[in-house]
Formats: sequence, C-alpha cells, structure tokens
Amino acid sequence: MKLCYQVATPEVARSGKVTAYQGPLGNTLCRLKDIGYDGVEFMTVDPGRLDWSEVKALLAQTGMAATIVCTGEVFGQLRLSITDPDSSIRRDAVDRVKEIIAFAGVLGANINIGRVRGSYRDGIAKEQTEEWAIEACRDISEYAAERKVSIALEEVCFEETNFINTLAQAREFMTRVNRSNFRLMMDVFHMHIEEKSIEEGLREYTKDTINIHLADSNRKYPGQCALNFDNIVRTCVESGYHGPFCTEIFQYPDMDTAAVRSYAHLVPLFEKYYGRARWRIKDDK
Ligand code: LER
Ligand code: MN
Repeated sequence: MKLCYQVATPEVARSGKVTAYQGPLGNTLCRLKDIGYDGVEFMTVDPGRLDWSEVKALLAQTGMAATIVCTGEVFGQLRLSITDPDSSIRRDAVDRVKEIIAFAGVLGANINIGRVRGSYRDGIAKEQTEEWAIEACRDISEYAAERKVSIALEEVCFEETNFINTLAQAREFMTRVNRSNFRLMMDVFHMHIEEKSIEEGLREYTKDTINIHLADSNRKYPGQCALNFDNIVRTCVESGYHGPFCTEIFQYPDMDTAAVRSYAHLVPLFEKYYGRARWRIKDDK
C-alpha cells in the first residue's frame, strides 16, 4: 500500500483545472517526500519532451515511487481519443498512449485509461465506438505487457464522458478486452456520482482494481466536503485491497496546502486500518 500525490510533469500546461502538483520536478518530489508521501502518480502529456533517466534519478534520490502515469491530459490538452471518428486521431491517441506506457515501463509504473477513451457520439453507432475502443485497448495492453505495465481502466462520471461511467460497465468492458494486464481502477469522486454506494462498489470491484483515486465529493482534498474516508479506508482493508492510493484533487486553496491537508486527513485512517507495518510491507506497484 502506498499513499501517493498526483504530480504533473513539466510539459503539462499550468492551469487551475489540473488536479496535480505542478512546478520543477525535483522541488515537487522533495516537498511531497517531506510531507510524508510514499510516491507519486505522474500526469503527463508528452513524455518525449522529458529526460526519462533524469526523472528516474530524481525518484531514486528522493526515495519516491511512481505508481501510475495518468493519460487524462492526452485528451484534456490534446483532444486525442482512441474512439475519435477520425482514424488519424485514433492512431495518434494510441501512439501517444504507447509512448506513455514506455515511460511508465522505465519507471516501474502502470498507466490509466480515463478520458482518453473518448465518448459515444451522435451519428456513430455505439457498437462502432466499442469496437474501436476494444481494438485499441488490446493493442496497448499487448504493448504494455512486453514492458511489464498494466492498464487501469477508470470509471469516469457523466460530466466527462458518456462511455463507461460505472464500475459494472468498466468490468464488462475489461472482460471484453480480455487481456490479463487490462484491469480496473476506482476514483471515489466518480463513484460518489455514479454508484449507489461507494462502499458496495469497493467491496465488489477491488479484486480487479490496481489503483484508487481519492478526492472529496467536490474534488477538493479529502476531509474538505461530504465523503466519509473512515468508511472508505476501512472498506478497502476489509475488501483486501493493498494497492496504491493517489489523491487527484483540485489544488485548493493552493498546491501545498492541498497536499498537507490531504495527508493530515488520510494518514490517521491508513494507520488505523492498515497499520504502519502492513502499510510498508504488502505492496503492489
Ligand atoms: C482521471 O483520473 C479522472 O478521474 C478524470 O476525471 C480526469 O478528469
Ligand atoms: Mn481519477
């Protein structure tokens, strides 16, 4: 189990909408380590512009793990998706995701598929969108398997896509892709909107889950709004989840305060339910 904070690599445009810590990577990693985080989830858009050995060295120097690399800004900033009706955009999306997989492979991390899956669109049969998505997900899963990387399909709420909003839909899609490294991830912010109960979702789907995003019901730091993180962490432990957790939050009121307050709210719960020793021993990526 690791508690991670989302960190944007330097080529991601600075924006108040980005849910990650931004700024020079070395400073960010040192600061998050000082606060107490075990690692990071990178949000990246163009890994070709990064020096991969330097990123790896910074992680080693600070003793931080990289658990996952998020592909969300490939859609957010570049508008690329694997189900775009334009075949050249679909190809660019797959190529960019593969580049992120290669980067993740070097760091020993996994990647997620969130908004880069695109949406169902008027004028395009749903079956066609699903066929493009399955074909692309098999292709990237096979590329990822050669690099020991797993893919985490994330359920994303209706405000961001109409394609795979619930965990049930995500698991059905995972089954159709049918590749052993194509798994699920959860985001309690999206679950709060799309599931009848976050706890029931955790109980039913943690066995297929390789990463969990944490944010409060307003996507600010845990403890800021309505979600009950005591119940959430307890249910994760009871369901046998020992994979990484990563905050994915608006940087409110500012990056550093958001990181400090998330840690302050979550760590007593992880210590209460996972215990320090178990927290350090049992580990996925
Ligand atoms: C990605 O992890 C996610 O949760 C999406 O909502 C990105 O906006
Ligand atoms: Mn998320």
